[in-house]
Parts: sequence; structure tokens; C-alpha cells
Amino acid sequence: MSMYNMLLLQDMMSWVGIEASLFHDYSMVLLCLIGMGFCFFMGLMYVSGNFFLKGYSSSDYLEFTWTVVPAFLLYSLGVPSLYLMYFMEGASKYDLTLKVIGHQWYWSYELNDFDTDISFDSYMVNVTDLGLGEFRLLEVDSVVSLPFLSKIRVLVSSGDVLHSWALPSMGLKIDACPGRLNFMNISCMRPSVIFGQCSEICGVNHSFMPISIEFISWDDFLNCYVS
Ligand SMILES: [Cu+2]
Repeated sequence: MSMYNMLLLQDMMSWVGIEASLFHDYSMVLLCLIGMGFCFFMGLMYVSGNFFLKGYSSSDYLEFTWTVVPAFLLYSLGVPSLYLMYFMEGASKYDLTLKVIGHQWYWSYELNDFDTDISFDSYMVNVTDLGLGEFRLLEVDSVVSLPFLSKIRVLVSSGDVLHSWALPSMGLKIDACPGRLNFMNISCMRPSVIFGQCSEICGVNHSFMPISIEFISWDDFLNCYVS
């Protein structure tokens, strides 16, 4: 989860998140190298008073290089970016569907794959009711339990205003729009508890509608909801 002294992204719990995190690292390295190169040549020109470029009028080789190298760099950013975009929405078969509905200011969840439909509301736990080791502004009264190592389709909508269902450690954020159904798939790699928060300014209690999901085994999941 996110801590006060963290500089980079959180450790990712899903394949999509890991791929997104790696792409972020690659882009940052590229950005830093381009920035350093730019500063170096600007500094060189400033310090030398253009001494090196005196009498330099044209060069086919230089023009070829400053066209091909940036094109290659853009290509190396664009291809993995497109690959990642399709990877995020690519799955066509799901083990389970979770429906998420944003409200001012709580989340409602539904699981409709079983004989009896399961639906519940998830409210933030008040600061005064927190137990030892629990996290302020992140704990909820009804945690969503989902099986890990499974493809889960998440359908997100809203009952009133715009919300956003965001789980940073899954590399996931979906807008919850009233009258519209957005979807994305999640797949967690290990048993874990994952926290998130609403990421769309949705009203005065926007900061008080956290998301908490625990990923458990299929057996525990079926015991939890079906039996
Ligand atoms: Cu919200």
C-alpha cells in the first residue's frame, strides 16, 4: 500500500499492473536520458560560445540521425503502450463478475454468478472505531472477497455523480459514470488485501469512500459467499 515516503509506484499485484509499472520505469529512464542529453548540449553551446559550431552549415548525416533516433524512441514508447492497452481489456472469458456501483458516499457491490444474488454496501469504518493495526480512511465495514489467480470482470457504474473505482496496486482505475457501464478485468496473483479510494472529486465526503478487497482461495471464497 502507499506510504508517506514512497517515491515510485506501489508493488503491483496483477500482471497488468506489473507491465504498467515496467513501462513507467522504461519511460522515466528514457525521459531522464533525453533531458540529460538536452541539458548537456545546451550547456556545451553556452560554455563554448558556439565555438564548436562555428562555420558549420549543414550535414546530411546529422539530419538523418536527428530524424531516425527520435522516431525510434517514439516507436519504442508507442508499441508497448498499445500492447498494454489491449492487454488491459483483452480477456474474453471470465470466472466471475463483480458489479460495482458508486454512491455518495459508499460503494455497493454485487455478485450475480450464483443461485442467490449477493449484494452489499461497503462503508468506511469511522476513525474512532478502528482496531489496532487498522488503517485510517482505508478500512471498510464490508470487505469484498474475491478469488486470486482468476479472471474477474469488474462492471462499474454510478448511482448519482461521477466516481472512480481505483486500486493503485492493481494498476487499475475505472470511472464510475451514472447511466453508463464501464468494465475492466482484474486478476490478482497472490492472496492479499488491497486498498483503494474513490479518485474522482464527487462531493464533500469524497475522501471517505475507500475500497478494500481481499483475495482468497476459491475454496474460501465459496465458503464465504455460497455456503
Ligand atoms: Cu466518489
